[in-house]
Amino acid sequence: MKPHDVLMPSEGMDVVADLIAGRLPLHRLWLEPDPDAWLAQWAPALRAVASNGHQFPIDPAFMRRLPHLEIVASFGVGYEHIDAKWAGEHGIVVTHTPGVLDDEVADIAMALTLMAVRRLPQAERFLRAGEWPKSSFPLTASLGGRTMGILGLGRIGKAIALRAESFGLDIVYHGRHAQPGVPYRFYPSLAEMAKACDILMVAAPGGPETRRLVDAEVLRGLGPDGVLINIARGTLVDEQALIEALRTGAILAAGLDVYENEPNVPAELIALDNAVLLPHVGSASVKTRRAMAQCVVDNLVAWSEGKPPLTPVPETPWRGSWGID
Ligand code: 8YV
Repeated sequence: MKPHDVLMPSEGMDVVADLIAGRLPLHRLWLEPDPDAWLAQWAPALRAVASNGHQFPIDPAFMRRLPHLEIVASFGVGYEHIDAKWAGEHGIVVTHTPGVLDDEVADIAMALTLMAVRRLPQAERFLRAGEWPKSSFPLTASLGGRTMGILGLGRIGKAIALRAESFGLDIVYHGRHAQPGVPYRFYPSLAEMAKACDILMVAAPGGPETRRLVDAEVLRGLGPDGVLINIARGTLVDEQALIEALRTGAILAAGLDVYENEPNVPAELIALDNAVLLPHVGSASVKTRRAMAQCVVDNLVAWSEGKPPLTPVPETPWRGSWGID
């Protein structure tokens, strides 16, 4: 084991492993015949981990097995599968891939909005089923002139707001605090914002702090003409409450790219005609996934050269030295 060897605990997109392996020695733990025995032997010598996806939790129990761990470079902007607070307290830097996926995800957010409001997947299914010669597709709700409430006005939320403005929507937002210089109305209460908007766009980070923020009360507030769009994390929405709201007409429709227990989507949701369901494809273009993978590599290469990480998460600010001899 050399000082700049990198451990990738779980399989994900090939491009991430391939790009890292082009620059640094990479160990793919899932390919080891006995991963646990491999870790027992090598973990004490390892200083870097590359997290390729959200399935493998990088929790204190795992990080404790690597006493010289210095960096966890994660693929993706969301990093709720990593205990970044614990990492920060133990001098470990966590990096993620912000910025490079904002436009791609915002495009999908608007696509889902149009699909859900104008019932485009249903209209396409209608044509393919040979229904058109028999009757016209039923008229739908409209998008223009409505209000979009954005839960989480971060980089992706702002990219969505820009697009939504050009579709003629009014924008309001809810988050932990009002942001200076932002031209949109801030709602300190999510439940109040839900009552005031027609389209509730979920764009906040996952993790325990935001778990099930969108509950039955918020959905009731959104009302029978309301539409829920989620491109963030399934954990932000009470999925059972959403299924119930869609089933009873408490809200009009939903457009989802993310689910509580991916890749498993509840059969009740799949059965609902007023739910538009995508398989977590927000950032899934060749160009954007490659840019995200490159960001992981750039952070690891900076680490290997003793330079500051490029995109550390706020919980693990750079402390000025890696301590590598
Ligand atoms: C990816 C994402 O699907 O960046 C994120 O947080 O959810 C997506 O862009 C994910 O990172 C792939 O594992």
